Amino acid sequence: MAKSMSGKKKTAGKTVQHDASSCPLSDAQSHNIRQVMDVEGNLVGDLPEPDLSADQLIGLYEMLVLVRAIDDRGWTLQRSGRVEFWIPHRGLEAVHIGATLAYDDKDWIFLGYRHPGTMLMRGVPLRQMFAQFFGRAGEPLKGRRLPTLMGDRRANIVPMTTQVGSYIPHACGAAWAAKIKGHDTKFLTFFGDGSTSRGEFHSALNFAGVHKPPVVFLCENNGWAVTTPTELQTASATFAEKGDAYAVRNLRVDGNDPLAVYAVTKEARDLSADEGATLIEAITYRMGYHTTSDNPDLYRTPEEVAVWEPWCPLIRMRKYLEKRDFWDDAKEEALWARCKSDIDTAVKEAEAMPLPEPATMFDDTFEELTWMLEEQKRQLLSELGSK
Ligand SMILES: Cc1ncc(C[n+]2csc(CCOP(=O)(O)OP(=O)(O)O)c2C)c(N)n1
Repeated sequence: MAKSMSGKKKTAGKTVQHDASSCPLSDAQSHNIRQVMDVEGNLVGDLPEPDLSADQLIGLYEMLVLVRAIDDRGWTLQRSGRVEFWIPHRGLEAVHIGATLAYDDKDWIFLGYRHPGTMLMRGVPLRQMFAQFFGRAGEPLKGRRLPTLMGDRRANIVPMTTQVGSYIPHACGAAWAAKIKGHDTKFLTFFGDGSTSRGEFHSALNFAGVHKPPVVFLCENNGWAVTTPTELQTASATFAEKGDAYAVRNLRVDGNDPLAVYAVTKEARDLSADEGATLIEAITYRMGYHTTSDNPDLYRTPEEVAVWEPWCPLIRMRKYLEKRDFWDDAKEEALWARCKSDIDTAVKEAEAMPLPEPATMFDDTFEELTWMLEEQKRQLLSELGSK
């Protein structure tokens, strides 16, 4: 771990993202960051206001709040020993919720680990999500994966492989296959700034530049990859411009502006059928810990985090709705109460579900177990039986 807390670095005339003294979103235009609204929820006139109904706008805000409430609960459940691990998504809600809204349910999404809203927006019940957090047998991944590493093929959502970035070529390849088969299906994949240092990111972008599969690569630049700040992740001025090397359309968007994320992702999705891939760099900030195994006090200051507080996507979206007379304090209070109560019910039901039988860990990889695995399974069963 190495980093300068205060160092301001200029590359090609632009301030590099990680800058403890100011939020790049406050100077979005000079950083080529696309926005619909400013910090106060006023239209800035860069991107047009998306054509969403009042119900859709309110639904989008309700999802932001529900996902924040899930993060609050997940954290508490882990700290009280009921969930084994938690990967927070506080402050990052607008990226995946705005982008998911831009895609049709028939499209495929290759998920990262900070994106619960995508599951909910595809109709996955809260109870099923909490069953995944609790590692219960009845959820689609059979309780085998770390909490928040979710997926559900019935909802066209592919769970991530735990090796960051390794699934970017999978999304690219699936999109290419759909194109070859003449399917009208589009693809989206989320990954972080740290994942762009993996070879898979570059292989996928190179392939996409040549073959033009209908895929959007959404890089969530949240300022950090565990302890590595963006200025140690890349010497490029932006992550988006890496697309230029591969002739992949690319742009930067305010990742804390859900309407802007929706607008640029929708355009990229619609263009992808004829023009192929887009690399979107969504500028945001990880407000929480990397995971519950992390301690960010060791590598970043509270002042750095505080700079981002007013840019919270929930605060901005609420201000925007209030300006349009779609929202007020009473609705806000009722929404939080509803979210907490729905989560209470989901937690209660999911926690009561059975855990997987230990021997099921041997299922689903090999049609016939190798002799070594057979031996391990026998040993496990005999040790369990002898207790
Ligand atoms: C190939 C690989 N190397 C290292 C790790 C350990 N690791 C887990 S998350 C993470 C940081 C990833 O950063 P980024 O892609 O920016 O996503 P973020 O966690 O910030 O959302 C690392 C290094 C891993 N899971 N996979």
